[in-house]
Amino acid sequence: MFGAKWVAGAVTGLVLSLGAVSANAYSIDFTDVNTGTTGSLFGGSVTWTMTASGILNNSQAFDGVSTSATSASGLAFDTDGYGVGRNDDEITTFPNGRMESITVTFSAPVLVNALYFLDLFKSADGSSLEEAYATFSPTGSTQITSAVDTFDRVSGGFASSAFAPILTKSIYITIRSSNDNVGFADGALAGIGLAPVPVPAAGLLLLGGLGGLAAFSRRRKAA
Ligand SMILES: [Ca+2]
Ligand SMILES: [Ca+2]
Ligand SMILES: [Ca+2]
Repeated sequence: MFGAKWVAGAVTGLVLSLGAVSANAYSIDFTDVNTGTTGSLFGGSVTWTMTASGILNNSQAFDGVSTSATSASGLAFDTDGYGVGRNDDEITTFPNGRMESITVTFSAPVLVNALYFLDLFKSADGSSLEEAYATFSPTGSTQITSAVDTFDRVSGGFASSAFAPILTKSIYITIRSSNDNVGFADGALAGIGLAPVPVPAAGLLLLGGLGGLAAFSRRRKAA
C-alpha cells in the first residue's frame, strides 16, 4: 500500500526524531566535570570554543537535587555550569547595567535546538524571575529561557528551552531579570542541545538559503 520511498522517508524521520530525544549524543554538557572550554562534535568535524567577557568559572559543584526535569535533560550535573568571574560561577548583570556574557563559537554551522541553564530563580513572591537571553549569529534570532525554580532551590535553578533548530555559528548569552526586586540577575550556562543533522547538511541548508536569495534577487532584476 505504501511505496518503498515513503517507508524510507518514514524511517529517516523516525531516526531523526529518536536522535532529538536522546539529548546526550548531541549536547554540549557544561555540567560534566570533563567538559572544558573547547571541544569537538560530530566525530571531530566541528570544533567549538567558549569565550567570555571575563574569567570563565565552572568551579562550583551542583547544589540542587535531581528532578524529572534535570533527568530528562540528560546532563551530568557534576558542576553548576559555566559563569563569569574570579569569585563566582555566574553570568551576572549588575545593577549599574554592566552585563557579563559567554559566547560559544562553532567552526562550522550547527543546528542548535535547546539551551539549558542553572541558577535561574523566581523570587519568593513570584513577581520577578531571572532569564537567560541567547542571540544567534548570523541569524540574529533570540531565545529567552525563563526561571521555573523558586528560591527553595529544589533543582538548583534548572531551566531549559527547546525550540525549532536554529542554524548558527555562534551563540551570545547574557542573564537578565524580569525586574529588579531581587537585586541583580545571574545564572550559569549548563548545556547546549544540537539537532542530529550531519554538519555538511547544515552547511548546505545555509548555502541553499543564500543561493535561494541570490536567485530571487536575479529574478527581480530580470523582471
Ligand atoms: Ca552557581
Ligand atoms: Ca559573575
Ligand atoms: Ca541566579
